[in-house]
Amino acid sequence: MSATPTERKLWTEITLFDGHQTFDQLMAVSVEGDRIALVCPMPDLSDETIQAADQTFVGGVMTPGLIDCHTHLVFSGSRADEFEQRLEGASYEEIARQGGGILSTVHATRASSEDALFNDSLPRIHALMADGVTTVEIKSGYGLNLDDELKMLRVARRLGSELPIQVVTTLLAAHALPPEFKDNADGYIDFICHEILPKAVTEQLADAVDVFCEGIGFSVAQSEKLFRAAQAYGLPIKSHAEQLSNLGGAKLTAKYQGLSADHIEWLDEEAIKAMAKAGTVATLLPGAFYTLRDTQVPPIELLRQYQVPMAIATDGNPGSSPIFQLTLMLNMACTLFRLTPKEALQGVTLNAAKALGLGDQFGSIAQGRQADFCIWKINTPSELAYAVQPGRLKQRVFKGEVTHELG
Ligand code: DI6
Ligand code: FE
Repeated sequence: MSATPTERKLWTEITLFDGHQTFDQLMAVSVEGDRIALVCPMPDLSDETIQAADQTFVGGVMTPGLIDCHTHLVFSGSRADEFEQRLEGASYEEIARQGGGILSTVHATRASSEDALFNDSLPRIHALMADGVTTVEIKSGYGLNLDDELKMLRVARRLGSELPIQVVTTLLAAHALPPEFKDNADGYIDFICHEILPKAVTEQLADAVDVFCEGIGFSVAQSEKLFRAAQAYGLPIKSHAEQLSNLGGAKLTAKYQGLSADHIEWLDEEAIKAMAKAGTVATLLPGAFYTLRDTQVPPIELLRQYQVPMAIATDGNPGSSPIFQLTLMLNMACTLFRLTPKEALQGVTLNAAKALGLGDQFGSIAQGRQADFCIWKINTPSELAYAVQPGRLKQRVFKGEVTHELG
């Protein structure tokens, strides 16, 4: 059997944002198979490397493949009716308390077969891929019982195995209280800890565990119980925290060395200190802030001061952020939260990888890393955050393969 020789591809004269910074000179990046073999300034590029390349591409802005580190893209149904109710003045919380909101998506998702759920989710993950996303986190949380939570996670895994994208899964059974456990949140948390979580672990369906720690979600004590159970199984934890109120979910997340605390509009300084110490990433979700017409801006200046890494994600979901375009989040993070374009870009690359516990493997362009990156038809990386303009992705490269080519 003859082994196929490893394919060599070369990108030259590129403006490179490598996940940390933008280089001030034109760069070259070579790829062998699925790995980055070389990153160097153009003048250092050897004739040998040029001649060894099977394919050469010239010009453009290169960024790491984008990472959407917080999505709920596996679901069925639509919540366009609630959108209209909110336009007429109903609040997100009111709708949730009346049995709509998350629970309405739970009904639709439970009613879907695994194949139907997969097909319903395809256009959303395709939209993210066409926007340069090469790694996406997908949460469960619209099943809220054993079978349907596992069904959601299997669909997420299947998306990752059938499409050229890396999928990281998160068990979010603690998303809302299912009707079967009405007025019994403690009982439901026990059910998650003793039934859903162990099964998800056995079937290797969850890479992390998340909780909606909120007045309309679960308390700090309930979240803590879940975190302890997750850690007993060796799974990292994260949270939806401090979105609508300051319950203390982020501080708790830091106490358990959580990967990230997400939303965090109401985060306080004490929690920020705890996050800095624990290495917990602050994941900002400007799409939910925008959709819910929130006015409480996350404490960006304090996060900077304590050097808490900031990630940015779509939170793509049918209720509070029906948005499946990560580059739009770059613009919103700058416009709504006053991040710099560089911070925003770090937020969807290096810091998003950290929020998934993958900071040492993904989110940056360096020798030896998996060759996941994008070439954009723009002049400077900051233009990605500046203009809201689809159609600029010239190439999307996943594991060294060009999976998307403009024109
Ligand atoms: N993530 C969530 O889990 C809820 N808010 C958020 O930012 C929204 C989910 C939903 O309304 O379906
Ligand atoms: Fe969310």
